[in-house]
Amino acid sequence: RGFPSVKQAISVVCILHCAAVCLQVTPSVYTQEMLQSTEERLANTTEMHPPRILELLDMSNTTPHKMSIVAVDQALFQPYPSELVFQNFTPGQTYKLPLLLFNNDKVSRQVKLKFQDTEYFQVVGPDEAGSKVAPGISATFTVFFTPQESKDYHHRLVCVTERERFEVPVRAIGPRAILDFRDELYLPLCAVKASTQKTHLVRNIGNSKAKFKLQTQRPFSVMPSSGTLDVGESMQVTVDFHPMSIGDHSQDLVLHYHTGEDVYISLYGACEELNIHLKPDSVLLKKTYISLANVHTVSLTNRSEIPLQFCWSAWSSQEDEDLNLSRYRIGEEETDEKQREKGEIWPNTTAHFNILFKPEQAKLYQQIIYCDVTGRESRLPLTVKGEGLGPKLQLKYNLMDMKNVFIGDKNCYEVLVSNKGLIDAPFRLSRPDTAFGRCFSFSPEEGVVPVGASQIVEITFHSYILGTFSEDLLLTVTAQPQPLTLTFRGCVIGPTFHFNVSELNFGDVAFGFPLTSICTLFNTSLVPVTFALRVLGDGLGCPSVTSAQQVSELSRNNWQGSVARDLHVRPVEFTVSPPAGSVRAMSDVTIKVTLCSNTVGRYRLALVVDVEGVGEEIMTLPVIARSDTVQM
Ligand SMILES: *[C@@H]1O[C@H](CO)[C@@H](O)[C@H](O)[C@H]1NC(C)=O
Ligand SMILES: *[C@@H]1O[C@H](CO)[C@@H](O)[C@H](O)[C@H]1NC(C)=O
Ligand SMILES: *[C@@H]1O[C@H](CO)[C@@H](O)[C@H](O)[C@H]1NC(C)=O
Ligand SMILES: *[C@@H]1O[C@H](CO)[C@@H](O)[C@H](O)[C@H]1NC(C)=O
Ligand SMILES: *[C@@H]1O[C@H](CO)[C@@H](O)[C@H](O)[C@H]1NC(C)=O
Ligand SMILES: CC(=O)N[C@H]1CO[C@H](CO)[C@@H](O)[C@@H]1O
Repeated sequence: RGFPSVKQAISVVCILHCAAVCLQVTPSVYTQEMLQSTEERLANTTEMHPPRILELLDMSNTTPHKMSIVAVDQALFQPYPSELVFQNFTPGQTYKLPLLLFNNDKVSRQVKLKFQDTEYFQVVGPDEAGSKVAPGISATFTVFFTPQESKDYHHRLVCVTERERFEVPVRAIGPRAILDFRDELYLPLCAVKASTQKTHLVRNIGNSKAKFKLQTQRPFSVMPSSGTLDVGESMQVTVDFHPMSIGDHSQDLVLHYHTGEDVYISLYGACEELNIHLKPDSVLLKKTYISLANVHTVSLTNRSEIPLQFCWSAWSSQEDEDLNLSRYRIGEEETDEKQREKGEIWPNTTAHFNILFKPEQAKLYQQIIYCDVTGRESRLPLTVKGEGLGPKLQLKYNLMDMKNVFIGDKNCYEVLVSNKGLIDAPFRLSRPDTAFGRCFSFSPEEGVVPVGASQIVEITFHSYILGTFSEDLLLTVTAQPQPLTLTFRGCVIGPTFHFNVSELNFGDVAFGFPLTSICTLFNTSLVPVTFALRVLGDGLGCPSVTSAQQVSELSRNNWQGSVARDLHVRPVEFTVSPPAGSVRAMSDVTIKVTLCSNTVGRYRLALVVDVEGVGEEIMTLPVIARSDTVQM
């Protein structure tokens, strides 16, 4: 047998070492290995690994050649084989394996085997024990194995060089189960989101009962995931392929024996999309009155031979759906959209879906819903459009110009509301919450106008504030997003009135002799007027005195006081009767103004009118008089 030369061996060690670690054992490799005899296995062994160093030794005690070309983390000798494996043995018989230790150095080195013979293992060394081994040459040992039972044995040989101690493992592999899996399993072509299976009859061709586990990853799964199988027995193992994306898929199926060995089976599967479409993929529904319904049909077509599973969703992808639903779960309760019912379409049948449109509002609806169906990776979008029609009310007019209205007056207007639609129209009137808006009231405030009917609504305006206004009254119709607008505009004015004279002319008045002038205040408005009258520019002191009063005061010797009083403040010389009052709508009042003059000179004053709720000095009437005679 030609063992590889040391130099060849060293050069491949590193590569093979890595390959051995990374290499996954396939069923065929495992079977082949397990069925080999000890000699066949040795013959098949081409790999060498550097031995595990147990201890470094002080070279000054062992050799004068302390320098070496071999790196310190490598042993001076390379064992071949790296591990001694006995297998397929019969108890009671003796087997042997050679162990070669190659000197890797440039100088001769010594190597010894520290080994205590056991009941099962014995080692026989080279004849020239303890002598040096020349560079590139090996020391050859023979390991004998005499098993007592059919079971696993473990042992190790310790080699001592001039620089280190390293170990060589010895292993005896007892009976093993071997499941005759294929190295590669190809699953039938699969439609996306569907599944295909492949079933294998697996037999235990080993010499031990199999206890095993089977493991793989999505999109593959395997049944059973574990089992036991007696020698020579068979069982079915089914691999399932359930891809969610198109393209080629592959995974390992790991067969794990209870004896510790892992065997890797490659799974392959290809996934395709099916020719499935929604027909149509966009639906324009008929205009539909709220509370009524319309239906449109959509169908799902395919070219497949497999049953198709489908479900409708409001989301375009599973990720969106999961995120949205988790968010909903935190907040709101269940919504209809969450209900996911998976339906099934049998091969060669067409599924029809009814899109039911039941609008709740008079508006344009547009939505995309998605059909998640076997055979299509992405969800199929269906655009649905529809218009909800609400009740239709019409106002006889939309603008009322009230022009001038009197303050405090109640003004009533009627507006005819007609139902021009095909469903009853519940309505409600509302006014803006503004100063003038609050002056409006409605009768009735709400109601229902039946189909084809009309209703009169009375609108009352009653204001105690003056000014112009334009207010939008709103007629809200149930289910109509936009209310109808009825604009009222106008101007609230104060009451209108006038005197029947253009001035009050007393002419010449005599000192202390009261003179009365009469006029009429006409109310020309439709509301009553509450007024107050006063003479602007009249004195603010005591009332003026008549000559008759003066004479009586004089006679009572009180003249002095009277004169003293008048010197300081001008007396009140005018008396208005009535000084205040109320004139009903469309009526008049007679006003008497009396002047009792205590002053010499010309009077150019004014009678002014204050109106409650409107203002002061709304109107002025000139008052003229002349007093130049002191009549004593
Ligand atoms: C390894 O062993 C198998 C059978 O046990 C044999 O067919 C094959 O030739 C061997 N390979 C080498 C390189 O000896
Ligand atoms: C929720 O769904 C909508 C589509 O319906 C999507 O645009 C949005 O991104 C989703 N939100 C989250 C948090 O996933
Ligand atoms: C579906 O129809 C096609 C064509 O008519 C036919 O070849 C196929 O066998 C049918 N498949 C099934 C499952 O009925
Ligand atoms: C104004 O009214 C008064 C009282 O009614 C009346 O006496 C007077 O004659 C009237 N004057 C005119 C100019 O009509
Ligand atoms: C105000 O009242 C008087 C008396 O009733 C009436 O004659 C007059 O016509 C009224 N004013 C108007 C503008 O009608
Ligand atoms: C639901 C559906 O459209 N099924 C179809 C599946 O494919 C077969 C074969 O093409 C059609 O006949 C079915 O109508």
